Amino acid sequence: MKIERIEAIPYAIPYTHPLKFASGEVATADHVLIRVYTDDGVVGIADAPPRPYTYGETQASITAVIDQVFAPQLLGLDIMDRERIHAVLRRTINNQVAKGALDIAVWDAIGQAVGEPVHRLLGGWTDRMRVSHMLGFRPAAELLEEALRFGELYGITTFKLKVGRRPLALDIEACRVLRDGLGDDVEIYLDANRGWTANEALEVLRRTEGLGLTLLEEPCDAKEVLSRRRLVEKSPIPVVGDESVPTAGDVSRELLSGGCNAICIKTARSGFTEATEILGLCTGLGVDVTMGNQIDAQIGSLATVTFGAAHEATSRRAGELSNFLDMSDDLLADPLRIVDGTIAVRDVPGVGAAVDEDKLAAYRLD
Ligand code: MUC
Ligand code: MG
Repeated sequence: MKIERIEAIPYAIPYTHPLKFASGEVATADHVLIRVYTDDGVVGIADAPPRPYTYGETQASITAVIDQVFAPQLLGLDIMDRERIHAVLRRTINNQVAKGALDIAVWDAIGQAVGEPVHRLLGGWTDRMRVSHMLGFRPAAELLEEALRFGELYGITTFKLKVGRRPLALDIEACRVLRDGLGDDVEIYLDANRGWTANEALEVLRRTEGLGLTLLEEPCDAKEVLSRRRLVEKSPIPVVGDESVPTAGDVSRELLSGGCNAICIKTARSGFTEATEILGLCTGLGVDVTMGNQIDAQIGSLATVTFGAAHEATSRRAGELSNFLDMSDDLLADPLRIVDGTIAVRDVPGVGAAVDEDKLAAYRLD
């Protein structure tokens, strides 16, 4: 089962409702579809969503690093030799999204080759994940309307509110309006994408006391080491590391230095293999995890469900799985469905991300 060919196909699908947050705005899913072909006809699939304003990877850089750096070294390796595949990927630092997609595509190929669903190969804990929906920058009344609508339509009862890099009063008002309108049974947590200073984050925590917020994600730049440590010590709710912890090494550093006390795992930037290492670190140290979303399309969201449902610790909280609802279309042949606030894994060999070839032909850019 040798790797015979690797394809990196850039494509673009517009959003119907762009998502705006402290680091940028996503109006088009300008992603890269990755396909790993083996010499016995298996094709592993994954999606790479570049987030240039966060990690510096772009659609062009992901395509280039796969075509020019990784593929030439991976061709001829057996898909079962994951440690050798990872030795190749590890030699080049950064480029986490390109590496994550290659890793997921290899796992997908392995699952198909051995005839097992990947969620079972990874751990097989459960068959679905609860969905958390991300609310971007919009007037508070519109956010409430969106949350109520998503609750009604999909049964979603967990919402992550994007905050930061705008007047604090706007963020605080949005928290209040959501809590008043959604009632006490709905979970609300915040993600500032480094949009505050640590002291501003403390002020927001003070002014939202009593609103029952559950998590505070990436409030400020992790490089504000001392202030952030102080924030983590004083915060009544877990401070979640997200873009500060794309690798297992980053997770170790941030947890050990007190920069956060919970970790957001994103399969888009860690693949399944490094996500497994990260999860092991977190469970070993007794630290909560969340399954995050890199503004994924459906193929990426299915990968997140596959990993998240496979493990007990990642299934405890709702995973961020619903951004694809704001896209005008998608490549996944059999669309994801959110039923009773959950998305199910696929009980087919591999991850189960078959691509609609007509749609790929329509949206591909190369
Ligand atoms: C998040 O949790 O920060 C925004 C950019 C990105 O890479 O992920 C999203 C959501
Ligand atoms: Mg985040």
